[in-house]
Amino acid sequence: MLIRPSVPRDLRSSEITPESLYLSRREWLAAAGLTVGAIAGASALLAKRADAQQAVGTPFGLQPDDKPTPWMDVTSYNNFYEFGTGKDDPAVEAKGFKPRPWTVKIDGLVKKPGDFALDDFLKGSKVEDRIYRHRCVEAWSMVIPWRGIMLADVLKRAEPAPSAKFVEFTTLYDPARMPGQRSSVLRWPYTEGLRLDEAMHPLALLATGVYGRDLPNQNGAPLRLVVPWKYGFKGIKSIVHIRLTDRMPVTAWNTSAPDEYGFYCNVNPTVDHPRWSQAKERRIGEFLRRPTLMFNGYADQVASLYAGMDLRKNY
Ligand SMILES: Nc1nc2c(c(=O)[nH]1)N[C@H]1C(S)=C(S)[C@@H](COP(=O)(O)O)O[C@H]1N2
Ligand SMILES: [Mo]
Repeated sequence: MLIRPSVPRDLRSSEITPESLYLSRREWLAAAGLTVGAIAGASALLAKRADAQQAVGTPFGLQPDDKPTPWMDVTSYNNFYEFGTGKDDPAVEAKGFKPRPWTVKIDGLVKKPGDFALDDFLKGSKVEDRIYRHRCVEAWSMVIPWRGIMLADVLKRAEPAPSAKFVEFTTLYDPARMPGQRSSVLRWPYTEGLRLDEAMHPLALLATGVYGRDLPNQNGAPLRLVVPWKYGFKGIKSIVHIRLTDRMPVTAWNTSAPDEYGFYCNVNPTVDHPRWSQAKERRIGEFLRRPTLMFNGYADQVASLYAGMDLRKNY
């Protein structure tokens, strides 16, 4: 069996401080002894330290005790039903997926619709590294260093018509490449939506990477949505189509279980899921559960979007 380091080998040496690569004399000796266990142990240790080094980006909405979730967890504990319903399925089943060439279509109520090759789609937008909290509706959470562009930037370039009120996003539909689409666990293709003012919010990202490198397939390569104040399922992966519309879009999860998943899906510790509480969450890698924060800790930035709305009704 081949033992591979669990983080990319292509770390530039300038990004790694000598201290972060420091191994104890005993660990070096063990590694030099070339025993399989020792090498695995040493590379796991390197992986941990390289993770901490690589989590570059501006922290957004982080609490003092929020630490980036290790690369290993971010890329091996996933929801991506197109590649299986188990948390460890996507990392395995999406391995051979080729996210290039890739075309993104923008149309609907815009002055400048078009089909763009991915590189052209990204051209002209500022690429940023931002560390966000990530809260899944299933009451687990992570802290993820994303790389991406502002969704608002892309929408502005397309010039929404005054009648545009919502944005609909669609994942690639290709059952030959996405084996999960051959079963009917969800309505395919996966779709999601935002109100236009939510989509224009500066926190809403179209992510192209994580931990400073291109998105692994299991995280939604080559382009996925990140809306940090909403439950994770808003973060639709492998997007091929963005459509501006005057009607509230139909979403995959709302279609499959309307009583459980609404259109808004804002993180809200006071509105429980019909089958479980949302008051607390399990941070991946931690033992004790943490209290969940209103709008996932982004209330100061986004609460005004929902002024006057009954969030129990608009769940
Ligand atoms: N196309 C598609 N997008 C998806 C999903 C999915 O099954 N299919 N799962 C969602 C859910 S429930 C979550 S929590 C996040 C998980 O993103 P991550 O695996 O990068 O953490 O992706 C979301 N986007
Ligand atoms: Mo989720």
